[in-house]
Amino acid sequence: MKSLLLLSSLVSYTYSAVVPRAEEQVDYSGFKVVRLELPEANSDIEAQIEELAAHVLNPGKTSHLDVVVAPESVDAVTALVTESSIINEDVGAALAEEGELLIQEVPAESWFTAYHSYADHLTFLRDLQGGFTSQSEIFTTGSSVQGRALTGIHIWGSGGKGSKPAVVIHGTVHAREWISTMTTEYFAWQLLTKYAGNATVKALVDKFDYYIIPVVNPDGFVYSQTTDRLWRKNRQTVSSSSCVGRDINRNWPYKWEVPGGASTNPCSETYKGQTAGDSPENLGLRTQINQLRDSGGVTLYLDIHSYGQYILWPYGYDCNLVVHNDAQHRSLATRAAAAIRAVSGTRYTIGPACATLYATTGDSTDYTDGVGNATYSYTYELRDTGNYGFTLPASQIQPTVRETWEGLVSMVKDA
Ligand code: 0X9
Ligand code: ZN
Repeated sequence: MKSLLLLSSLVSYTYSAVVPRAEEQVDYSGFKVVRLELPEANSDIEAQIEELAAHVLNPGKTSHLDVVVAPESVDAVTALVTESSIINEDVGAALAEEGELLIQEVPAESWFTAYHSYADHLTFLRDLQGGFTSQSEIFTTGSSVQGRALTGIHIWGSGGKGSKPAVVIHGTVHAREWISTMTTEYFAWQLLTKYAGNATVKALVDKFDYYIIPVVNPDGFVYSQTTDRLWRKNRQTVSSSSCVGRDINRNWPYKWEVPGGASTNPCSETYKGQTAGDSPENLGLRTQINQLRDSGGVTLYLDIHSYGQYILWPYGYDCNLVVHNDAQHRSLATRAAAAIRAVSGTRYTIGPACATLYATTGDSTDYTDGVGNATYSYTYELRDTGNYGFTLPASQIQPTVRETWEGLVSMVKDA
């Protein structure tokens, strides 16, 4: 009973002494930590100390008490004992040195050892951003058929937000290409978590503003996790058919009408849509590209897919056309492929998309080149070459993201 009373008096006193105004933090500027040596029979003195102190740091200790005391109460407290010493002159200053509270923990590298749900991917992005609030921001650009916001992270360095040309990275346009989600997240994670301690990464982040959307087809991605692991398209319907889904990578409004590189059949995996750009996901993505083109410009665009181990650049829509800066595209791709291979031997094939792989109309990189005025536009096809295909084992996530990161580093250095 006695201890309960003591506790309640302590709590009420402490509360009245340090209660912050609504939504404000207690200000400990000038408060001191004082060590008070206690005499043998001390319960009475202890009670008086507790009355005067803001907090007792080691309640229950019999030899001495360490207490946080307001500057005006220091004399009164020390007068209660024969021996005392000041341990900390300014608790407020000590708290400031401790740094800002991390509301959310920065995700650990172990994130990249497993695949994750869409909800957890959003949490990953928010947690990552929460650890680096002064140089990153969550952004959205439009939403999916089912109303999910296309959500990305904007990362910047020394010049401040939006001061540099853009590097834009899109992941998981094809729902089943899960390794692409992990890889684009690894890029963001590396850029932010290594910025302070790694001169190479710092230089990359200080050179460009990064806009990374790990999942640009959230409805399809969720569907690939809940219903059909091998789903590719979005989840948009057409009145003329019971089949679902447009291929967002055949829906971009640039050379969309050219025949041969996409399907007009709603049941096809490469259904291009009824009209150019008629998917809400494409609207969000092209709005982002157009805005960046009209502000600082886009230097590098990457669309991350799997599988096949390719680095491809425009054009997709015509196998005989050569992009005006083909040699520069080839040069960056050659060096990136070498950087990837140097990590653990993974071999990439590089070349113009149509001539190297197959024809595509309405694909992202033709648009970022032809309309977005991006200096460089690449499609990456990550591991593997067909053994596992889209269902790359979790044990290959880390090797894949690490080697692909070196490809990004190489390209950004050269761009
Ligand atoms: O078909 C696609 O959209 C991409 N391949 S995937 O297997 N991930 O679907 C390739 C796009 C690259 N462009 C061209 N090959 N033209
Ligand atoms: Zn793909």
